[in-house]
Amino acid sequence: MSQDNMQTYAEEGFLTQVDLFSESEIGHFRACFDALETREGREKCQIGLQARHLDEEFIWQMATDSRVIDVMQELMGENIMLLSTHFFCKYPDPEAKKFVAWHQDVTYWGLDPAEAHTAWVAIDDSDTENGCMRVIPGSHKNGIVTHGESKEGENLLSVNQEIPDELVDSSQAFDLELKAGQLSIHDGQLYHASNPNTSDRRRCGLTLRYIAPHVKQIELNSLGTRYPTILIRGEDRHRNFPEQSMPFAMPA
Ligand SMILES: O=C(O)CCC(=O)C(=O)O
Repeated sequence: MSQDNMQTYAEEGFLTQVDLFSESEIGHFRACFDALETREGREKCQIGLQARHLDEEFIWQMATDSRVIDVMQELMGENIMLLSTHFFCKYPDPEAKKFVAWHQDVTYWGLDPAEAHTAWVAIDDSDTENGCMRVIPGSHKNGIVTHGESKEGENLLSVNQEIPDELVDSSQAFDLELKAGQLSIHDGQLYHASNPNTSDRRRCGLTLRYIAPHVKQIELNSLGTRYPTILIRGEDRHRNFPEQSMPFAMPA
């Protein structure tokens, strides 16, 4: 990764269109997701597939792919823990109801310090029409803001959280359009959201959540759980989380 990318991440709070998985690699992962979708059903796949890297090897393979971790290392340093994984899958929605409200990830994760980084892997092409992720560049520098509850439609977030409208200048929103296999990366304090999927195509993304070992979980997250955090690169001298063994071997 170039110095420019590191500077962009520090300044803007995100990187986008990072080429990562080849067409055939992402085609394989998409087929694995399609099979999981058939087993679990669409309702659950929207936001109900959390931490499934613990039992689905293809998710583990993406989360621990050395190319992904190399990019994360440039941004976060040499010691990296996998906090969780989570699919956000939006199906064609002619009534344009399901959306993700403006939020900051770390608000409801119970972390101290409130630091985390997400790689969002495009399983399908993700664009404005099918409701790609949107960000407010530089908003990670605002600090954590108090979230309220969304009053509109069907917010897919866990506790219907939303940054109040008056705090978001949506004229500054930038759409993170990605081809399948590319990823974007965002800081856990960046304001981000996504609009409904008004296309006739699915829009599936896999979020890979990473923290550095100095971060603790001091409260339960919004799902009422503790994260099954796993060291995937470097050393953990802090031991803030119970040791968790790897569910599968690291990919070669
Ligand atoms: O995929 C989306 O539309 C939203 C993703 C998101 O909110 C997140 O990565 O925290």
